[in-house]
Amino acid sequence: MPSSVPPHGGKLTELIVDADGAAELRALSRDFPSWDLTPRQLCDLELLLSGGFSPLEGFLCRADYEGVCQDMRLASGALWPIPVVLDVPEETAKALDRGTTLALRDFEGVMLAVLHVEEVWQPDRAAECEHVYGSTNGEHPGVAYVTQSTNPWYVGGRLEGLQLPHHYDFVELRLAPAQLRERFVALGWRQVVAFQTRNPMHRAHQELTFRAARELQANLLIHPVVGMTKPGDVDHYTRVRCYQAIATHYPRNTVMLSLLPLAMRMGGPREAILHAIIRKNHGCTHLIVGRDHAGPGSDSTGKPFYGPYEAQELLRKHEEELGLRMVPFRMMVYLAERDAYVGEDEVPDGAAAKTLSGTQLRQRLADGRDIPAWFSFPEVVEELRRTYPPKSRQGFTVFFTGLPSSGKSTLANVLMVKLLEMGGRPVTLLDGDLVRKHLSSELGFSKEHRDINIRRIGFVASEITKNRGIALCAPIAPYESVRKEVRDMIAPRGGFVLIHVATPLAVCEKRDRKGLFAKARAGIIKEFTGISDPYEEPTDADMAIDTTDLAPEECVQEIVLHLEKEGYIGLGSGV
Ligand code: PPS
Repeated sequence: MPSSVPPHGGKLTELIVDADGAAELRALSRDFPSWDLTPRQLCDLELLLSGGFSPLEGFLCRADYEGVCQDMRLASGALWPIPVVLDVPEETAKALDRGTTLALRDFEGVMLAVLHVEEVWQPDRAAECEHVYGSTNGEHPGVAYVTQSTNPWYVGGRLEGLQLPHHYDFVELRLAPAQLRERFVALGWRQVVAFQTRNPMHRAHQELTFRAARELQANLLIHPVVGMTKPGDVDHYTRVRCYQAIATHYPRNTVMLSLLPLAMRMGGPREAILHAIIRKNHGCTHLIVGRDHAGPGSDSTGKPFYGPYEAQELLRKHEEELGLRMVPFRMMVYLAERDAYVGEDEVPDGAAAKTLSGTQLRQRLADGRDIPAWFSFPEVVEELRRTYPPKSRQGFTVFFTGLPSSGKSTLANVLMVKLLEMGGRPVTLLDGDLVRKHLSSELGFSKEHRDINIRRIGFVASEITKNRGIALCAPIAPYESVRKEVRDMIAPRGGFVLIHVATPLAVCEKRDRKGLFAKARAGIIKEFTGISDPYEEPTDADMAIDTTDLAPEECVQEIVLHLEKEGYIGLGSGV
């Protein structure tokens, strides 16, 4: 064994078969039923195949699953804290039996492994949440995943792998357990302390990891999760560039960066145990566990799901058995008077300690404000600024909704000209008529078709917004629920402003720019909004504009002022 640390269970369970075995499975696979793995299952499969989840040799069967849920033990008695299961829908489950060989495929259809099915059962997923996460509250991301995103049947059995899931990014940084173990041996690293993270690292993290390594006379493995983390986290591409930058702030040859394709569950204490097992399998001797390790934070009433040091306490109970040492750390805060970081419990009475939360950092980035040097390193801040430009350089969508002839298109056109005059970002107009011609020519005006039309507009606008452009949408969009869907699609990717063009029906009908009201009244056009079809007034509009007595320029000036107030346009956004 190329490292002094034995894997969990004694041996690294690498499940990739040799070339002959793989060729044989491929030849037989024509007759195997197939399952296309979900992103979470793909992450789990990778750690199963690489031995990161040793001693597991497949997706859990029922006795293992129940033992893990209830007592954190596999049927063999080995410690295992969180179920690793393959969930499938009923129609797939019904086609499987003990003895079936199921081909597991990635999203392109490539067969990565086969599962020799041993058991298929319907779990009690609420009980699983209660046991594993100590909660059934859907605000817990782990609970939300199990209750809303897993399929109702689980399939257990032994795996044979053909190949690991393929990655095209940061290839040289993705070291499997055996590869990391070999590196440690080659470098003579006998003591390795692992640092688990799903966030960018700043000075506090550099200080605590450096301290931990120095005190233990160990080397440091920065081992960030790049599989699935908490929704809303900084994307892993940005984070990895930040880790690469921070790695230069340690003494030479004392630190290594490797990426872990884990799907986190945000399971707090139990997840800390899983992290320890995984690091042991990767040849590490120690794991740093900080405040609220792998915690999901608080629920909507402000109550934390776990105590701040609950993860440390649970791991403490099991570290002897695991043979991996925990390095507990308090939260680090900055003491200006000493120009140093200290544990939150070491702050002298009366001294002012400083810290910035992730939310505060995001806010500063969005406002284009300074990030203090005590908080982070310039190269890290630079990377974050590239990904999170200030609001005035992010993309946004202005979504006009209103009755036919209410003035949506006119306002959108004038606004487009004003924004083009300012310059700085590309502007795309998705006018109702234009979309119906180019994107939705086959659609009619039933509720179903209108909703499809609006979803398409929302999708295009969200892509434009994500890529830092400005999208101006001007459909009727008569239904509230699909407008909300569109807002939810776009808002996380930049800005979203809903404008209700609230010109009264009588005025719209009098204008009747296209003569369609007259046709609707005469029954020539059916399902006409405002006449024979509903228009649900928005309850969540950011602005309402009645164009009856206002010139388009006046209306658009109001909108521009609103966009300025919200920070979407302003200094730095134009020429
Ligand atoms: S929706 O409901 O948002 O999908 O409608 P939208 O795509 O914006 O409609 C674009 C234009 O189609 C004309 N039109 C109708 N509108 C409403 N109901 C019916 N039945 C209908 N038939 C044709 C109408 O002129 C819309 O343009 P605007 O600019 O709103 O007048």
